[in-house]
Amino acid sequence: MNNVNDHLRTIIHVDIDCFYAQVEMIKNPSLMNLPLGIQQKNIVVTSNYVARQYGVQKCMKISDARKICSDLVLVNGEDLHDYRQMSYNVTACLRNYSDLVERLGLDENFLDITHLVKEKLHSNGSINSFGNVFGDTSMLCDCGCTERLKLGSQIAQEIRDRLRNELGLTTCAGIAHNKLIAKIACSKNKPNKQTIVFPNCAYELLLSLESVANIPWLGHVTAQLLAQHNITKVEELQNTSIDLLKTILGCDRAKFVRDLSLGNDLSPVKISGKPQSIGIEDSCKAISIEKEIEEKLRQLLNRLLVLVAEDGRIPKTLKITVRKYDKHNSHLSGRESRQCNISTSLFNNLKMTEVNKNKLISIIMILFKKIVDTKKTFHITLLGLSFTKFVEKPNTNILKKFLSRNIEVQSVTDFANTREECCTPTKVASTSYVLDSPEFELGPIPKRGKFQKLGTKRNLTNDLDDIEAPSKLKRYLENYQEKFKWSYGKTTAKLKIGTNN
Ligand code: DCP
Ligand code: MG
Ligand code: MG
Repeated sequence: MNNVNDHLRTIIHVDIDCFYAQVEMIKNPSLMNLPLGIQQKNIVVTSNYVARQYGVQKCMKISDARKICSDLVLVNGEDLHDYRQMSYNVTACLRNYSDLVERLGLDENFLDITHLVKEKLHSNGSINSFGNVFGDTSMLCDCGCTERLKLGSQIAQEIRDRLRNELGLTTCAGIAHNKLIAKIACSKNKPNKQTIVFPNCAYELLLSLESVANIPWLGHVTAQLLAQHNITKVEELQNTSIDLLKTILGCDRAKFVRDLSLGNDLSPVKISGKPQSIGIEDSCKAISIEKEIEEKLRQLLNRLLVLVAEDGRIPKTLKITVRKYDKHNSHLSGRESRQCNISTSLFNNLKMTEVNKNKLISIIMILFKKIVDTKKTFHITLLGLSFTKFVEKPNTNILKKFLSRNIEVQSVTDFANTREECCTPTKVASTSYVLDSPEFELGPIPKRGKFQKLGTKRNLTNDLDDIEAPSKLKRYLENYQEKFKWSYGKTTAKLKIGTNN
């Protein structure tokens, strides 16, 4: 456990206090001092800290919450748009401190600030820690981690002050040498507080958890398997032989779980990219009429298209998920999914026409009928739609900048290097303008020769590779722009949302 090589990093975990409730209180400050619950269906998904004083907890039934707090104010939280937007704003703010920011759900982020700490350490004299310190600190490690983590706690305070001042949010933070300990540390003092855990106290921190089920990433199924062998306390898990754990969980999982129980975690903070799928689903009272299914799916599609437009990429695959209810065989009432590829041409610059929406709905209904035989009686209790496999929308921002200035461009590599002015490097590097439909076919090409290649299914980044002289590139882009009549203003606004992901 106390291998000092594992003490080298400084990680901060940030969790927003009563997230959805805070967003609603920012939107409507008159809610600030009232007990507030955020309602999704018949559940309070979260509550502000005023309501928590009455005992209103996350995931409580509305009826139960009302019993213990008759003054509870409820705000519907089924539209996640504002929460998602605030979540991206938080991540964008954190990226001011490190490139290594990993999102976890909507209200949590890990930051690896090892480099920042290293830079600041030289210019600092004596270092004081900020916030709470967990555990017995009479015997701290002398490898340098103590100073690094103390400095990390100062940076965490600075970050939280900034989130408060710029976005109006209070947060909690955990500061530690790995993600696992930082995450648990973060939950130790709430709300609006931060906690530092030095490596020597990691073991003690794990022991402070109520049960193995509270160990992050251990998982529900693993906790159940362990419970079947009477292993419910962290101490019991720590004392279980690795051989027995392997018998219960299998070899790899046993080692992973053993490490978690001891507070060991070498997993890196991974830079979060855009989500691999964007989906939405709704459980409902049993629907047995095809027309109603179509109506429900149309509602879902409309909501989903808003999310896709916010994301800014164009999807290539559509998936439907259905839960059938079989009253004679309730164990068969599981979920089933079907998916298919869709043409990117349906998304005309992400603005969906009614015609294309109808096309999508007919595709969705075909998929639905692959799961459900609509000629027989059926009862559907859940419907879900999701898009996966995205391509980036043509980045008109970069083209606009190029067209408005005569940037010296030797090749597409130079083009990518103008990123400070234009967009993020990953955006340029990963942009893949797949020309896979008649709408993406190029118009008359001004010159033959190299341009001749550009007529059919091609990738614009490859195409640009072929163009050497700036004047030729400019002419080519003008032609391209004319063909697609891109609307710069609107597209730029949407792309801004995308880059925050
Ligand atoms: N959430 C949800 N369904 C759940 C749990 C949470 O929709 N079963 C939503 C509402 C929360 C948000 O996710 O606001 C973040 O979850 P947290 O567990 O971090 O809870 P809060 O941020 O609300 O409260 P805390 O102050 O305890 O972090
Ligand atoms: Mg939270
Ligand atoms: Mg959280």
